[in-house]
Amino acid sequence: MIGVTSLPDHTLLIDGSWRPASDGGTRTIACPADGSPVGTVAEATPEDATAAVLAARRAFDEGPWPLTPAPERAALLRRLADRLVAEKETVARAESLDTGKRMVESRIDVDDIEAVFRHFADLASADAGRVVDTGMPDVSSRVVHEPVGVCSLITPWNFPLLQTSWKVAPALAAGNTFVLKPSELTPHTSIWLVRALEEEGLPPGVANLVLGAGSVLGPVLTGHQAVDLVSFTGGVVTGRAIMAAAAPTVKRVALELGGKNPNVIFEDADLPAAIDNALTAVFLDSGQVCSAGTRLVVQESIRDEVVETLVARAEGIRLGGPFDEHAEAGPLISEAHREKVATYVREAIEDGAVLRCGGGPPEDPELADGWFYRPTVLDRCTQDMRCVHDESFGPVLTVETFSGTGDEAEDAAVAIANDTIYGLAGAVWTQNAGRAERVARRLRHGTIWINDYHPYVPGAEWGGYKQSGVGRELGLAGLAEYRESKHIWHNTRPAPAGWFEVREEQA
Ligand code: TXE
Repeated sequence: MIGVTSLPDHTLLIDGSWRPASDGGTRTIACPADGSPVGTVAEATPEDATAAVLAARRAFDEGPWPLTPAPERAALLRRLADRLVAEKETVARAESLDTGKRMVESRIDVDDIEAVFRHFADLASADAGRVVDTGMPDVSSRVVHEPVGVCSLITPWNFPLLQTSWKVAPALAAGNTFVLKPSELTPHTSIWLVRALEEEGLPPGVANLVLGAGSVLGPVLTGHQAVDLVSFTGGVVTGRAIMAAAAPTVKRVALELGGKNPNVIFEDADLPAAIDNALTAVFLDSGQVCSAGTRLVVQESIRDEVVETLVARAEGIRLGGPFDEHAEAGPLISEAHREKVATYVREAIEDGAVLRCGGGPPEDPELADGWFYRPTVLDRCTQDMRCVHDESFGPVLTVETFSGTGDEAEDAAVAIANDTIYGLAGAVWTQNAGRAERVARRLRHGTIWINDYHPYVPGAEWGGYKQSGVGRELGLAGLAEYRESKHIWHNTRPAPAGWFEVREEQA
């Protein structure tokens, strides 16, 4: 059982009060590593979601938060970061129980989350708008930043609190109010977060939490007139539906919708480093990472060496649950997701891909109750196969090759790497610095690593090209997505405009 934190009995937070779902509904959360129950939480209704939206609206229109001085908002975010340090084990454990991921990964996530809150605290207190020179002594002109309003923040299950922090921290830093809906599969760290914010002094109604299915609560959160902004991280199909739902009321929409990320290895790469990173690129968190390097695009001349080594190492990856210190990778999030991954692999083989390793659950009886899937390598893939275009979101690597030398090789690699509807991330491996820069600039993906994979820093951009997203939705670069910019023109000597003639009888 949970042992996570002494959670409130009722786990919806609406207008500053913890309450059950209006119809009394609940959902039991199970750990994906062994199916054991983690906790039971309220399952909100559309009426609960409406109440949460209206509470956030009131808190924005009438409450103190949007007008709270930026240094005070920043101070609250810093206190939250301090709590993450103090309660790191509790939060990491909650995350691991909900997701099944290894504690070591959850602890890293908590460190990242702390950095996100500190980063946005710094941004909140730093930026004060700008003055524009009018060239007129009696007139001043300036641009000020104001919060957008009520934000619906909808997050997925793969990095539950990290992705939530990428939305909550900038939303609060900019002075917005919000309704948070985490994935129905992984609610516990979001409960921890809003409770911690409440205890740190966030005014009632600023942070609201609803838990439950996106298909049920989504229409309210993405369509309600009182919502100004929707920030969503999840699948592209859901993202398209959210964009459509937000259109009639012209909401600001920020979307991060995953990727089909190419990891390009040239024959002049540092191969030991490239191969080792190729494993991490795709098998970290069992491939349930939006920026996972799921497409290996390797030069034909080194294909055998690269693929043989990768397969041998993938076969050796040890699977296990959150508290297994020897485990190197955890389970998939759910039975349905494992079935999706299995179908993807089956179809790839039907389409002509060659299964080199993995392709099913492990045989270890100790793992039989979890949703584990073995690290899988699909060789001989080509651009006409579904597997190189669709996200498996599992531990599955497809291998494609390119040939030629010099510019020809670069053209061929870039053509394959860019042939996707997605554009989130990618990498290029070469010891030729000129080639690295040229290819990095030509790849149509929002983040490119050169001779590396996966690291990011708060302060850098994070967002997708093409159908991977809209906006720098993770807000890592700044607060732009969560603020409106207002131009204020101040004429200190008002005078008639003199545009139209004043006739005698009107004077
Ligand atoms: O995602 P959904 P799912 C991809 C990955 C995965 C696929 C489906 O390929 O296999 O998406 O996963 C909420 N209105 N990614 O079904 O549906 C839902 O409750 C509003 C990539 O889990 O996108 C949850 O909170 N919200 C990804 C969130 O959306 C709705 C991370 C994500 O769920 C909704 C996860 C609706 N109509 C999956 N329907 C990434 N970019 O990192 C669902 N939701």
